[in-house]
Amino acid sequence: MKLYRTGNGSYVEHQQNYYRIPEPSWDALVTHSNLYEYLRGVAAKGAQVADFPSDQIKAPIGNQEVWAAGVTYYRSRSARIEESKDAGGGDFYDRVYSAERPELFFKATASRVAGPHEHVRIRSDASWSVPEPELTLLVNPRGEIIGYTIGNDMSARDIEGENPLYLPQAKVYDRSCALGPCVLVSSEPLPTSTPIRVEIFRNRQSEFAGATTLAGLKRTPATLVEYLFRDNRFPLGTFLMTGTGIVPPDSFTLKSGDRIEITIEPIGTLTNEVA
Ligand code: DO4
Ligand code: MG
Repeated sequence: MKLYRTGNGSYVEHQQNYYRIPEPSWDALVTHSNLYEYLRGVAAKGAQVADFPSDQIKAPIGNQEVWAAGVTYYRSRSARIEESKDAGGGDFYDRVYSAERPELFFKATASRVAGPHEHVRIRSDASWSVPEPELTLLVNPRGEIIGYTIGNDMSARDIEGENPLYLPQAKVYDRSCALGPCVLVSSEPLPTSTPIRVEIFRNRQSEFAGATTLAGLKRTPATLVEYLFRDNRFPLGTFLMTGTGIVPPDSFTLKSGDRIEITIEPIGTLTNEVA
């Protein structure tokens, strides 16, 4: 089942039919004692709607925080070692890739998040910016993974590479994160064969395309959530981006006007243009 937040309330899509959800608050949905069963009930009892407002889809976030995991794919480890070698930071990335404790960092508040077809931003003081396409978990206050969405962890590689201590500046700024288009609410984990694809268009021409699968993820989503919830409470639930396995070549940097399309088939496609 797919859960959408729109300018006209929340909707669930079940077997290609759309149903309006009576619960008005997104935070109440995320904190529901059994969201999957609740949505099944809405679909079973509710009347399907013919006028799903597909042009008003918003980022599927209320007052949740967005956190992120890093260096969870070998490709990410190699790219960070390369970008930080002049600063002597390379060793850190190798060590965190192999360590038991994952890298977890704070990524965004809801006000910094772009929804589908909204602009994401590159920093004005960065010269090397990339999107990071990431499977993103929606986790309820009890630490249960209740759904999956698509995330873009926009990153300034030159700032991150200059000094690992600049990570918060490379990662957290206005519209540095995109989420959407919906939350796939599922009681089952996604298969490891699930592909993640990205394509970046410049002047309508494909500038970069890449793909990976969840099989490359070094740590399980459950392990990442377990570490995030250690000595941390999330009364409204939280999003957790699981890290990128796709890094464009070092010669590539995003430019204003680029269109980024990230697809994870069972969820959909998240499209954003760079402001
Ligand atoms: O350590 C830097 C950030 C890593 C990251 O965002 C990723 O691997 O996706
Ligand atoms: Mg990332």
